[in-house]
Amino acid sequence: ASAHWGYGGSVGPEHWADLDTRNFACSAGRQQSPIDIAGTVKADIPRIDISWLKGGGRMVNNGHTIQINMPEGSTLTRGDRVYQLAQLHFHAPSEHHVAGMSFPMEAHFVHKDTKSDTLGVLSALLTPGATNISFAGLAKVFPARPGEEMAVDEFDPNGLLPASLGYWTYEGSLTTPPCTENVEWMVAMEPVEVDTADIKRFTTLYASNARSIRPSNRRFILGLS
Ligand code: B30
Ligand code: ZN
Repeated sequence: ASAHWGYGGSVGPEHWADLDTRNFACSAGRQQSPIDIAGTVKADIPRIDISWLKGGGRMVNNGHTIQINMPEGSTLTRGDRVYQLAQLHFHAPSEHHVAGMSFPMEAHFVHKDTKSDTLGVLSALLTPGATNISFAGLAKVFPARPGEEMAVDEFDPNGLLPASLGYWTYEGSLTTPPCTENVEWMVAMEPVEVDTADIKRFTTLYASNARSIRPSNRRFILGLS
């Protein structure tokens, strides 16, 4: 793991590349994430097909977010690509912006391509509204101290998906060191409502763990609703 990076002060995002030579992409990369999703192009891209199992996760406070490590067996299929769900985690405020606007939180569902080193990260933008049962179940027991973890056997990741799976997609990077440019981003167009009190439970632990937006450098952002 990259040495003690963070979101502020001498280990904040503007210093990530200096902390470890393996983080060079954080400053030199031309396909970095997150970005502002604007100037999108409608395209005939494949639909996302999700098959996620409920239960069997472990929720961990890893010092930069709350992450739920998922058991094997959950997949996301898109065209001829099959990805395995490895973990999901949260950022506040959102990392991606949509037409210049940020959201209070963003969930990242991190998948590994079964045939390459590529990751497929599905992002859900979280917005204040009705209680989301899946999120509330986690928020109630968020591990408060870095290093703390617990089983979350009743957790259903499907509950954190929007009703429709229209999405934008572009080629980007990890939003944390080492900022590797091997991520196929899929950002769900429809935000997911969660209870304000549950957002507060997250921001009490991590008020600001979002990297600021990066230049899109003429990358195409394709969308399918
Ligand atoms: S993200 O979705 O772009 N925010 C990783 C996966 C997805 C994103 C960022 C990073 C990732 O797999 N990082 C390497 C693993 N980490 C360990 C960890 O999961 O928590 C190493 C590390 O940071 O240096 Cu701490
Ligand atoms: Zn993330």
